[in-house]
Amino acid sequence: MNKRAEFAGKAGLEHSAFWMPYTANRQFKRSPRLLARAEGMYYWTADGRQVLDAQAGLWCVNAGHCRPKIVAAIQKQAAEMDFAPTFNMGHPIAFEFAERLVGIAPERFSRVFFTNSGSESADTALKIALAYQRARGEGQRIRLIGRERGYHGVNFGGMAVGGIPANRKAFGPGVAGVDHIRHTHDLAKNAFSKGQPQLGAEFADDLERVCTLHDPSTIAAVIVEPVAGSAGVLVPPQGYLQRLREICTKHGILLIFDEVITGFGRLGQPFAAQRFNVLPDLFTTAKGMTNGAVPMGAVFVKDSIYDAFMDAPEGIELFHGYTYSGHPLACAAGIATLDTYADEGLLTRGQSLEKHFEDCMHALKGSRHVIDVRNCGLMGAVELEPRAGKPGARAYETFLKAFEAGVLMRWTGDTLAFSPPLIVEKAQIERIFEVVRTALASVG
Ligand code: PXG
Repeated sequence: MNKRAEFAGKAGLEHSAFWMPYTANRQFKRSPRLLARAEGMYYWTADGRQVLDAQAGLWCVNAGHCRPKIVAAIQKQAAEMDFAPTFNMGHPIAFEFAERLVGIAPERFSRVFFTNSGSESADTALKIALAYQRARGEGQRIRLIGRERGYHGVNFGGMAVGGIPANRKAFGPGVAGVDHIRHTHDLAKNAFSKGQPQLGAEFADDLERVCTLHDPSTIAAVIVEPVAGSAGVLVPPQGYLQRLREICTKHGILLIFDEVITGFGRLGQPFAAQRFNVLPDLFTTAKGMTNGAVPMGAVFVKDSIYDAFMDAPEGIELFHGYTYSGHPLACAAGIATLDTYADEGLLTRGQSLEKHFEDCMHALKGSRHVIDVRNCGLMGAVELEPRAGKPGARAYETFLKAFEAGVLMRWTGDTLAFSPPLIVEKAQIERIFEVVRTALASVG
């Protein structure tokens, strides 16, 4: 065990200076779970236990941990040029990475704007949408529409269009001019659907309601996750995304897909837009873009949107950007990530595993507490009946039992979520759900 792991393992963390994100700090610090090392499909805890990673870090380590090409690229770049600005200056690696990215994007998505996270990608996409509408003479389009149960990160724009109540309630009124369409979750009709549920395309018509209420000429953009991740893997009903696209096109509203989770192979195609054969106007990414190794995100835009900005008189076309947009270290990690994805066919590998993943997950139907199983690509969720008066407790205890048995997964509310690295083997998929089955049997 290395020194740092030893320290962290021994020291009491109850008074630690680290204010942990999205964590019950007091509870965690009383009995911490510390990860110290990672390789491939596995983590090792600070006390040396091997843990199978069924959540790809946080939905980001799509090629598995500490892949040699990515490690080497980061080391080399750190020694060669640590940082260089991208405001009025450039460095070749950022241009190279942008080219590589558009090479795997759907046709006509020919430009990318670099950010450092999914949250920044969401806010960047919303700002581009507003500025684009203005640039084309539609400056009255100031409204942004999200969806209930949506998650677009934690910054003000993404929070405003997001639809998970706990993420919003403490933080004031947010951004003006935001509204939401209804979510697509319908347990009564669609529980235990395999892949896309059959019923519910008409949930998209809720956008017409919002258009009638505000008048469509005031709406700049609609943002949705093609498959909602954080809210517990909500797969779009068949025909839903197509209908959303049609309504947006009809009213001149931009459609933004938030592909922070669905991007980079999670659904068996590079992007969900390709999997579902529905093209948005912009889409946001992060996470798998650098395999989680260096923080980075990007907004992909259609050429017509970029072109609208370039039609303006010479000068800065978009007053937006981050110090670290196109950071050399992140670009190096990203290029090596795309190389690794290409070498091993990972962006489409999910296709060959999806059925097995689905079968193993759905075999949990009938297990204690299980009220729904949902899946799409290599992303899935198992929803549990909440314990009376204690929402979330059952999923949390299941998570703890599984972790003790050597499997790491996410839980949110009473839903368990799974998104293994795309290098996962069939036997590892079987192990994940066997551990879950055993854990469920022992949870009251
Ligand atoms: N959009 C989507 C769709 C996301 O899933 C973000 C934006 C924000 O990304 P950043 O990089 O700013 O965190 C996300 C992030 C979980 C979980 O298990 C999900 C996310 C992050 C952490 C945990 O539900 N998604």
